[in-house]
Amino acid sequence: MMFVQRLGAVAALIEQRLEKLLDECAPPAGERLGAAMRHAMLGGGKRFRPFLVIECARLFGVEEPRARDAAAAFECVHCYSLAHDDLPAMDDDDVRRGRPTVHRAFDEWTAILAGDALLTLAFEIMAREATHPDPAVRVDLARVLAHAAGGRGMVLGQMLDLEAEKRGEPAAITEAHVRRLQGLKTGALIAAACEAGAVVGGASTEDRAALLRYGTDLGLAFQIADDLLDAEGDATAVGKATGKDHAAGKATLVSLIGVDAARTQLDEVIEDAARQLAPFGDKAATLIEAARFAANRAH
Ligand code: GRG
Repeated sequence: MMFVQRLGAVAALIEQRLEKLLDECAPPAGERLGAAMRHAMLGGGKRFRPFLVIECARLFGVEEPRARDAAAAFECVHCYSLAHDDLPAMDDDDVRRGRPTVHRAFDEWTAILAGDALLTLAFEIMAREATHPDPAVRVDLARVLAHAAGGRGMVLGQMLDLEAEKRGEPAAITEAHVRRLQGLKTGALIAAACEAGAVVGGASTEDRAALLRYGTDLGLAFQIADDLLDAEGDATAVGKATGKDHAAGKATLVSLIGVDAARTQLDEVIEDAARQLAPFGDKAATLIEAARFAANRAH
């Protein structure tokens, strides 16, 4: 199956599974919190991080049902981060996935609490026996996710981003600073999704490290592509406002080195990502395509 079909198939599977998990673990849709959690999670999104968990686990012969809950937990963290990032105190966005953001559809305090509940739901899912029969694997998965999402991962990346934008710190932003910030804000969760696939698959230390390196390259490619979309994309196709980074004078790789150099870096990163997958041979063809997709995506 080609990559785009695989991504679509995984997205449909994850949508169904998220509905089930929300029904089992979240407040009912008739309650305001339950409705806001479902608004944040359901009916949109590429489900790229769950796809990575499932595809990386498949390298080790793991079928989808064994990887789908760990994959869903990653999507919970991703959706919480989007709901909070969209808040007026952070990036202040009205549209996400072509629909009103959670605080626009509800209100700010509901969006904060829905995000909190989705973050905690992720770890409830990781702890459930249905996620993996081996408790040591469940603990490993929870640690990988927590580390990537927390104060040495995505939250730190978001902090550095907002410090730069809202406090003007550091005064002179270098390419190295932008790379670190973006690696944490966007890259950490993407890389951890690949690592989690290796954990579910019972990978060797070497294979796990190779997938983490692949995920790190992929995260970087994803963020450079996002910067290019912001600089050049059409808001309707992207599903959110574009040109925001530029209008805010935000330092991105594109603003620091220009569109052409960013495209060249993107090509190099994709080649590097593909190199990390060499040990897996033909089995990794879909993941190589995934890296090309992340680089060339239109939304
Ligand atoms: C609030 C702690 C906290 C962190 C927020 C993820 C994030 C950190 C901010 C989002 C800002 C942003 C647009 C980053 C660029 C890359 C990115 C994560 C894009 C959105 O992810 P996609 O393209 O979205 O996978 P879908 O809608 O397909 O799930």
